[in-house]
Amino acid sequence: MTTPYILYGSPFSPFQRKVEAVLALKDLEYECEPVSIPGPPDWYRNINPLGSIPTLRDTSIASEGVEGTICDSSAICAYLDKKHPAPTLYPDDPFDYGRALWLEEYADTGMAREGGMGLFRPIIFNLFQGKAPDLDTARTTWNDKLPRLYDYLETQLDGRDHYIGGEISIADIAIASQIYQTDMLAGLPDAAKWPALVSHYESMKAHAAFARNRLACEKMLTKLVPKKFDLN
Ligand SMILES: N[C@@H](CCC(=O)N[C@@H](CS)C(=O)NCC(=O)O)C(=O)O
Repeated sequence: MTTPYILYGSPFSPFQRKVEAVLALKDLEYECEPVSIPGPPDWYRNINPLGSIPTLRDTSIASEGVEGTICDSSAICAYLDKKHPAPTLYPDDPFDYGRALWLEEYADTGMAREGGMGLFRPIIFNLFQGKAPDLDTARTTWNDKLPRLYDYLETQLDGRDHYIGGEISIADIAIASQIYQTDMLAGLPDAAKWPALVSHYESMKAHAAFARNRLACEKMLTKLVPKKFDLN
């Protein structure tokens, strides 16, 4: 029998991590098909003209070509939630719904720009190319850019277990997916400065929904980064 969903991308993508967590929370079977960036192959550009990862294929709609595919993690997660509403990851209350989408966007744009482009890539992309990791750029991001993003999130949690309401939502998933990106290489943010953020992140990281992606990343990192970097 064909797997219902195929996810094109890489476990190292925080956006793929977000989608994998949503698939897991909804208990949906999926296969991962690797696509490298930058410069994905032509067949991938045909299904995702932006060349970004991830893209989801719903094999119940089509098992090849552009048909049956949805690009962009936010579109994919919203699609999966509409198609498989239990458990829903988007709050019912209109204001909470709007806030959840905002925090998802905060993670996908603000946190990804700093943690992904300013820390993960300067280290990992250099290592992939056999070069020394760019620790100067990573240190600037870690010490000067990420703290203000964390300050805002600490106020948003206000000591609660979830960013919105009492249940896990797309906001919790998107934020934890981005913090994992820097945790892989540099460890946790300072719990003395951001206690609620770190406690929320640690419980999300331990959640079964992140297990498959975490194992895949750990496996890929074993040789490349045997020890985390001290960026303080
Ligand atoms: N808004 C997109 C962002 C996806 C994105 O930027 N993915 C990165 C990888 S983590 C990418 O594909 N970048 C393309 C490149 O660097 O060429 C989403 O949520 O899926």
